[in-house]
Amino acid sequence: MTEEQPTFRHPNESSEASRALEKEQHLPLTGWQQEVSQGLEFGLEGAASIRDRTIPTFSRGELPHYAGINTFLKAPYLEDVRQVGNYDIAIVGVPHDSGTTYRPGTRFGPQGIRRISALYTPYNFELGVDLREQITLCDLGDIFTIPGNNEKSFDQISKGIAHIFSSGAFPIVLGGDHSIGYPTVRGVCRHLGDRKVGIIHFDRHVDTQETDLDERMHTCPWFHANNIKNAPAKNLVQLGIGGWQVPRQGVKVCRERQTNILTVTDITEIGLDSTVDFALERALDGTDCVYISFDIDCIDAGFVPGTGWPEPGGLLPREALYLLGKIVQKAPVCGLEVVEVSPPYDISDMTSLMATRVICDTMAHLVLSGQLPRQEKPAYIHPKAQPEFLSDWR
Ligand SMILES: [Mn+2]
Repeated sequence: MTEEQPTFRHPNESSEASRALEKEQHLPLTGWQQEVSQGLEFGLEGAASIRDRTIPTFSRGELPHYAGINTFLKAPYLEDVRQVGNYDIAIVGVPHDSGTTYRPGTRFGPQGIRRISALYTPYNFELGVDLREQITLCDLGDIFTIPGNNEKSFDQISKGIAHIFSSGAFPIVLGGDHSIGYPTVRGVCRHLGDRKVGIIHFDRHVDTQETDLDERMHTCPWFHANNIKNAPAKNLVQLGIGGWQVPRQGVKVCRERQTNILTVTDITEIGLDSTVDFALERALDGTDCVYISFDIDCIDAGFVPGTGWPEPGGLLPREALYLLGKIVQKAPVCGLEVVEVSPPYDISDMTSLMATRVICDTMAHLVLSGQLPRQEKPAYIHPKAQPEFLSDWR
């Protein structure tokens, strides 16, 4: 009697893993092939002893991951920002930490995030997305912020974000401390006309007080953003708030303005899907789009040591990523910022890596939901919106 050979069977034929294996074969390889042929042209064919003839002499493109010039995901560096409208997504750094009230260092956030982003491929297994094949991405470098002067920096940031937003490219901002949330939203609002934006804010902290230490610091962005008529406080959704670092001045403002707060316990009790429903219902009540402000410290301090005000008891990374993914899938998202990454306090780049993950997941869900690539500018961008070099900003 011969024993039957065991054959591999997936435990569940309809599992995410088996769907992921299926999806991969339908993704094109065109972008990768173009990258290889350009690499061979610009970087010269590899030495004769190299058997893999896709390898150039000078590293060009994705490989090896530790080599090359660090833009975000090795996207092309767009030196001429007037061309930003030619891309689906524009990455921009805001290396500003003059708004911090405890540990600084987020001025190094954009470079920290870019450096570890080189670890990532443009492909995600379970989502079945290959960013290189499906969208165009550029890295604009950084906005010129003025150290020691929040207000001048805010003007620079608003002008830069307004420029990107008006072009139709989707803005992704690498912070920077959270004080930049006010000027980024102000930049978006400049081109909304009479349309409105809801803010979905992931954080342990409310960030709603008028001033802190006598200035508009990183504890203050939403007080000022919500004073803009396009960004009402009733559409501010605050997920993950809690702990021993929430200032009472800010809580008073949340109560008076009736912002929409869920604590980590609330989220655990109602569940992630109900949290998504809550966030969308409140952020989209009477608005036309959603801006996502992701403070990395919304995640438990154990996972993100490299931040200004670490607070234990936050969201688990997979909870935060689940919420973010579902929100991006279901809402018209007009921009994303990831703030409070402070590489000098980081360990093994893990906080920067979390930020990279937030950004890459957002890009993937924008693709999966059909929001990117755009066929035309979304209706919430005012039809007369002009890039900044064609208009005068004050
Ligand atoms: Mn925070």
